[in-house]
Amino acid sequence: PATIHRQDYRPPAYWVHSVDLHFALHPTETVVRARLGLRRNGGPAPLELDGEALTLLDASIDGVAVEPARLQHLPGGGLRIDDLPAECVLETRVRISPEANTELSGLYLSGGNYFTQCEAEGFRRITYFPDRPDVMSRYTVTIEADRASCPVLLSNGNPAGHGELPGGRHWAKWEDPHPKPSYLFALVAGDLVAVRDRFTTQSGREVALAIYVRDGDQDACGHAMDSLKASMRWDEEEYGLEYDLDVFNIAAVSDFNMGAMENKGLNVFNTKYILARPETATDGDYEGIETVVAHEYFHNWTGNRVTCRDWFQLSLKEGLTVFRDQHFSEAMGSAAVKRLANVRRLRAAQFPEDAGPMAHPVRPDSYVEINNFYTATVYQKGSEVVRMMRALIGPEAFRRGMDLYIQRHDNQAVTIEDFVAAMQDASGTDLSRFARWYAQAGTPELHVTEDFDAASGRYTLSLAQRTPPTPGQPHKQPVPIPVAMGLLGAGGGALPLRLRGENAADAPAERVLLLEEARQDFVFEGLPERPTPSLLRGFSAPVKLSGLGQDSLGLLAAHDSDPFVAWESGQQYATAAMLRMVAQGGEPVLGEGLAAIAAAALDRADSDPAFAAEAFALPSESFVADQMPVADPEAIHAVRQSLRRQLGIRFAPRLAELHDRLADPGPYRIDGPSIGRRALRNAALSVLSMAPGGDGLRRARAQYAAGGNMTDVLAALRVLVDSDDPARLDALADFHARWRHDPLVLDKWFTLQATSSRPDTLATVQVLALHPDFDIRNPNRVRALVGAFAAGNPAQFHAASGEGYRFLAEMVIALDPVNAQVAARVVSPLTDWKRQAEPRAAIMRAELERILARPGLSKGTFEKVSKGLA
Ligand code: BAL
Ligand code: ZN
Repeated sequence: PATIHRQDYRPPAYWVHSVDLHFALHPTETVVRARLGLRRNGGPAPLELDGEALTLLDASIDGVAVEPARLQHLPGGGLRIDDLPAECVLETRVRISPEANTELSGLYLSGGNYFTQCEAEGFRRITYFPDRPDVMSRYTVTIEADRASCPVLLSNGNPAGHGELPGGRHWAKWEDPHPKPSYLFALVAGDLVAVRDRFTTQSGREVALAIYVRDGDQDACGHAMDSLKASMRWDEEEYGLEYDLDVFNIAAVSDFNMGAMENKGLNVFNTKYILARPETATDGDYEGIETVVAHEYFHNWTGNRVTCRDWFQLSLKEGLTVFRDQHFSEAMGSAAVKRLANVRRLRAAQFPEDAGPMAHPVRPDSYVEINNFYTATVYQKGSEVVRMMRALIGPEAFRRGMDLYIQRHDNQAVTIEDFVAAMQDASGTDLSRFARWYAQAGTPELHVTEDFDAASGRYTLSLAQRTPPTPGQPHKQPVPIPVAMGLLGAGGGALPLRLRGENAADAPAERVLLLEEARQDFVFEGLPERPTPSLLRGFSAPVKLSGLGQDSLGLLAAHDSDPFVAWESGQQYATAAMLRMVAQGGEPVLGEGLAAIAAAALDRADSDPAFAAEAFALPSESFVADQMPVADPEAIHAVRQSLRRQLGIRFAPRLAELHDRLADPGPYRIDGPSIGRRALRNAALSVLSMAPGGDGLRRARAQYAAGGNMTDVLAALRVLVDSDDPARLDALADFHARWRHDPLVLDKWFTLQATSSRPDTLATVQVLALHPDFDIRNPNRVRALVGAFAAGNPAQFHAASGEGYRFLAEMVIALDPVNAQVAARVVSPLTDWKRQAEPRAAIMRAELERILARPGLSKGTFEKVSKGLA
């Protein structure tokens, strides 16, 4: 397959100023008529239209039928037409089969209802079109379908009429006044019911809101609707950005490749990010809904009104919109704890990606399959880059930059350079070096060394940066790294920060150092004692910090005023201790330092339970593995389990007391304090249950039996499923019987078993793949079993037998012809062989080779596997 390069961008030969679509819906024989208003962009050139899995019925130009010989069919399914006038209307009619579309890209059926997914390149599976984001058009859409099976007919924009047709059919028309790229087109049709609400914008526009779900799910939409209204208000207050149509529709679908999609005026959502009831959704699910609803809504301006010139610019909309949704979520709840969770996720997904075979810059230079670049790097690191930019120029200048960006580029398809230019012009800050963050792959490593001269009170903080080589980028330049910091005295109090040459009176307690060179010294004066540096407060830059000793980390964990540094220092302390135990072998010992960090975390149980839960948790097995040049998954697992057991023994009375005391006092609530309480209570239960002879398992059985909200039920079942307790099989059977009708809850049943720490998990997973409720065509189910096992259970996936690798390869081989996007996503853990010892690495390579040898492999899986083998 061909590699596409950013440098090869050329403007389109034709614009499509208007698109008039007519759909006659049918499960296997939908007919799509497209009338495209074409205008040549420059000199004479052939018109090239993308197309995939389309059957062309006929075509005309300005009403005159085109001879079939004039239509040149291109490899891959596109069409080429020569000698078109500078301006004309091209009409095509094609036939497509939604029922046969298991890729879930283009128009497909889910549960008998019609849905579309067009980003990135699904529109070409609906009609012939220049399917690229810089072609922006005004759309009119008419949908015609059987009234009984499809009472609801939706598309983008505002409703523009509906009526009856003979033979029990009916039609509806939609007009979208805003020009948009084809990837934002959407159609939803079927037997759905609406949950309705209203929103009045700051300038007085009345917007009708609706969430379309299957009958019976109406009671599960409240949190999504509340989140939508809160996001609409927040975008007005924070950015002055107002909604711009008369309706805002969301439709929820259970078969969906992504989390959700921001189609103009008609968002399509994975049900996972809409439906929530206390008895079916966890606190994490509720938080996910708030975030994703906000994210898609915020795209209305950052993505839809101002869109991407080409797919290399994906982070222009995704990094910026993730930044906006994170900022929103921080404002809605406990900012510090949200930040910790987001950093944890970034490090779990993006840092390994940046260190692996698929490492790419936030703005990639090339791709084979664009779907492979909807990555943690483009999204999460992209968001961190925007966050740093805001920190550098300040919030007021950032807001002016956003205003300028939108004023300059409304209704345009632009580049990351355009965004940076707006920020630079609005702030007067030179951001040319900063732009390296978009161009360079790899996670910068920040190393600190210190020197203190007690006689003069002078303290020199030396910061050095290095970004390791990544595929295609052997040499790296320094990037500007904002280091928010403070200095602590031995008692944990803040020391004054007076840089050499500054006035003593102005010394602040916190400041931001900017490291721009490979190495810089920052000299502080007037210090009464040797300080301990608190660095990267709030995770001010997405880098890896090293150089602080265990004593410093222990002090920071216990005393730093910045929650991120306090948490991070405890995690780093624990990571270093665990790495030492893995290297040494033998029985791991819970040292006093580690115990003190755990005790300090529990001391915050009352003041900030959510933070306490985060700080009490040991670093994940994957995080520890990521710090090793060659990982040892079994040893890491053994060390972590042993430490958890020892924590359970040592803190048993305290954990039991917390488990008793933090029970929900009344009905389920989803506010921050309640979520924090449940998180700590369930963390306590989990560790307590590790202690042999304790009553943790009894508590878990009781908590499961008590029922109530899904957060507590699932936490209890998690404990049982990890244990040898005979009750676990009954509990799993009970859970299945109770929830088999609810796909989202059943996903949890699969994931719990796939991520169990029990040694027989691989065998269980192999059996579950044959379970009647496992469906390879449903992406949520595949992610719940296969994805969760391969990415979320390192000790079992990397079983020495190689059976875990074989299982994943078999699943990828079966999945690729069904849904290539999902196949290319779940294959990733197999490409991590360079950090495994032999013979594991050899088995992983052999499995990758086996996948690569499959005839007809999709280009997405081909790209991941071939880059993974390189
Ligand atoms: N644009 C794809 C889904 C999302 O990032 O919102
Ligand atoms: Zn997005």
